[in-house]
This record gives sequence, structure tokens and C-alpha cells, in this order.
Amino acid sequence: MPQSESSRLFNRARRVLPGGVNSPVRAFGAVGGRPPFIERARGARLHDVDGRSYVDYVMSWGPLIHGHAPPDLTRALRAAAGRGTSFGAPTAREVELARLVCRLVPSIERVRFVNSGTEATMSAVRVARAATGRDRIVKFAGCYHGHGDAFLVQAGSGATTLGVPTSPGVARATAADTLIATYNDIESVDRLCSAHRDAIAAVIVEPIAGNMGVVPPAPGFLDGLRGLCDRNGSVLIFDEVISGFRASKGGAQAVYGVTPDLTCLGKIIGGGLPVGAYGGRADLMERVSPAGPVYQAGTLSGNPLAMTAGIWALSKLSALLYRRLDKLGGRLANGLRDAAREAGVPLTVNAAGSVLTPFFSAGPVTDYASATAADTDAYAAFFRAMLERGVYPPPSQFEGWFLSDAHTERDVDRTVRAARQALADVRPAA
Ligand code: KE4
Repeated sequence: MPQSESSRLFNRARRVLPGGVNSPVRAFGAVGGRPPFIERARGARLHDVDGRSYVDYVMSWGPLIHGHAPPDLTRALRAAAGRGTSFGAPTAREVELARLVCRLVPSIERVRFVNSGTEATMSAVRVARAATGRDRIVKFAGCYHGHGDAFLVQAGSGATTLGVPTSPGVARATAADTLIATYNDIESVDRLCSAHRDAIAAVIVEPIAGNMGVVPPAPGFLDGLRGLCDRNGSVLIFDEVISGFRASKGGAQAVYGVTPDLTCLGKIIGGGLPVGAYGGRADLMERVSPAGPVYQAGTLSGNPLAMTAGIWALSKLSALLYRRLDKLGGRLANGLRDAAREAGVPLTVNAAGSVLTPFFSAGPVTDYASATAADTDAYAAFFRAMLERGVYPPPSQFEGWFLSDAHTERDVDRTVRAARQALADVRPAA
């Protein structure tokens, strides 16, 4: 059989890009096979260079809540590009997006735009360390906050997917300042606060975990973190890079009614262009240069094209959109549950509105240990069978399936039909 164009491109890619990709999980290392190279996308569909199309549930790992290439967004970007792609100087658009963010997320009194979620979380931790004069942070096993050194300790997402939750190259002293707690186990955090009293600058948490697969917070967990941080004088950082503007217009903090001191944002805030942001209490954020001494900078921060896309994406958020996405997410989650029950395959589907994860496990899945007990070989077989049937889920058991306003009930029903067939291919671990 002649070599596919994707395969030819992958061979060329691996001679110049480590693993042939610019982000590890894209290489399909955890699910087998070779990744299709994408030529274009529109709505909920990806089209690869070999003429195949797929219903997309990666959606660029979360940013595309309105779908791929919405016509009025691409029109706005064309016009913006004609006015210049980058100035390295203040623009009205970055003020407009900042005002939008502060209005949608009231805990954010000041915000700084950066170019990725990684930059956002790195910078938020720097502010917390400066404000408290402390060095240690608490993160949760299985949570992923980008590839900053301090976070690559028992990290989720691709780090877990590829079997390196704690990355080589992270200095021992850095790793020593990162304390690990168990998600949904407030006692594990309390023990760390007692053992490291007055040394913990911040607790950083995904308020709805998405990087061990989707794991919602247990009742009282987020409130418990708020109370421990208040008692311990630590900064509570919500990493809402996934849940921001996904869980609701105000993110997970609006859904659960818990107010962090700092919030990290990404993905949806850039409408598919590279934007991250961190923000929160004015007394903390006014420490950031040039208002204060905590240095943080970026050549392309506040980039006018990215600000244009972010303004468009946030301006299109509506109560109707979230009602529709929640309904679609429930349809898909229940469809997958029914398909697995009919196939006799143990499957636990964790869902949070329009993002969900089918774990190949009898469940429940409430933390990193129960998530990583899932049958990743079964997920890989299921993934390959879905891809063959024109459905593109995330190439990892430990990621979320994202829906968008471009997905339809027909897409979801087609996905569930494909899942019924694909589950017949899955041989659950004996
Ligand atoms: P980026 O630096 O990738 O923009 O954001 C890092 C980040 C921070 N916080 C959370 C909660 C995140 O989920 C992420 C990035 N998410 C992964 C997918 N779960 C990005 C995909 C990839 O690494 O290729």
C-alpha cells in the first residue's frame, strides 16, 4: 500500500522536530499508530492531508469552544493582520480584553496577558512567593500546570501519558520546593501545611482537574483549600487554563462559589491564538513589574491578533451556549456509558459540562491513583477503532474530550454509534 502523505510528513518531521511534533502527546506514543497531519479544519471537523475527515474532540486541547475557523473570527483576524501583526507597544485591544476578563471573573482585579498557560502559572507562583516571602508550593498529583520546572513533579497530561510525571532536568532543589498532595483529599493538604508551617507560598490546583482525565472536585474540597490557605497565610491559585470560560462564563470558581487569590487562564481566552493570563487580587498583582518589583515580561504578550481573537471568543459566550454545551456533553457521556454497558466493558465517564473523559475502569475515578489504574491499553485500542471510524478523541487516556458550539447532536450520535462498534474491539484487561 503506498505510503500516506501523513506518514511521509511524519518521517520528514522526525528528522527536524523531536519526536516529529511540537508537543509530545500529539505523536500518538500512548495510543499507537502514526498521527494524521491536519491540513484544515472547520466547525467540529478536522481534515487531514490524505483527504480523511474526523469529528474532533481534541479541539486544540480546549481553546475552541466556538469550533474551528468561525467565519466572523477569521474575518476579524484578516482585518487585524492588515493593521499589523505585532507592535510591542500598548494597544486599546489589550485593555478591552482585560476589562472583559475582569468583568467575567470578578476575583480578577488586575490581569497580565502572556503567551501560554505555562507562562501564566509560572508567573502566578512567582507573585505568590514574592508576596509571602516563602518558597514552597503545593500541587496535586496528576494536575498539570504547564512545563515550568516547579510543576513537572508528579505532573499529569502528557507527562503522565508518556510515563514521566516527574521530568529529568528539573533541579533537585526546585523539585524539593514542590510538595505533592492528593486531589480531593483535604487531609493530605492539611498534613503538608502542618509539616511545612509558614513555608508554603501557594497551593495551586485545577479546580476541575482535566489532566489526569476529567476529575471534578469532591464536595467541600475547594472550600477546604480556601480555609487552609487563609489559616496558613498561603496564596490560593486556581489554574483555570482548561476550566476558565469552559465550566461557565466565570469559570469553575463561579460554579463552585470559591474565590481564589490568583487565577491562571489560557486556551479559550485566546480563541485559538497563543494567549495565557494570570490575575487576581489587586494587592498581589500590583507587585508585578512595572507597577511593582516582581519581574515578568514577553515580546508578544498582548499581541494584537491574539487580543482580537480573545475579545471575539469571550464576547460570544452566552447562557444559551453553556446550556447547549451542557446538554451535548450529557448526551455524549450517557451515550458512551450505555455503549459500554451493552458491550460489557468497564467504563467510568467523568464529565464537567462540555468536557469529559471515558476511563477504562470500573471506577470511581476521583484522584490520580484511581485515574492511573485505568486500562490504558484498552483506551488505546478504543482510540484506534474510533479514529478508523472518523472520530478523533484525545490520543491519551488522561485528557479531556472537548465539545464546542459547532458540534451537533448528529455528531454526538454518530460518535456513540462508532463507540458501540469500537468497544467490541476492546479486550478489557483480564
Ligand atoms: P500551555 O503552556 O500548554 O498553553 O498551558 C499549560 C497548561 C496549564 N494548566 C492547565 C490546567 C493545562 O491543561 C495546561 C495545558 N494543557 C495541555 C492539555 N491538557 C496542553 C496540551 C499539550 O500539552 O499539548
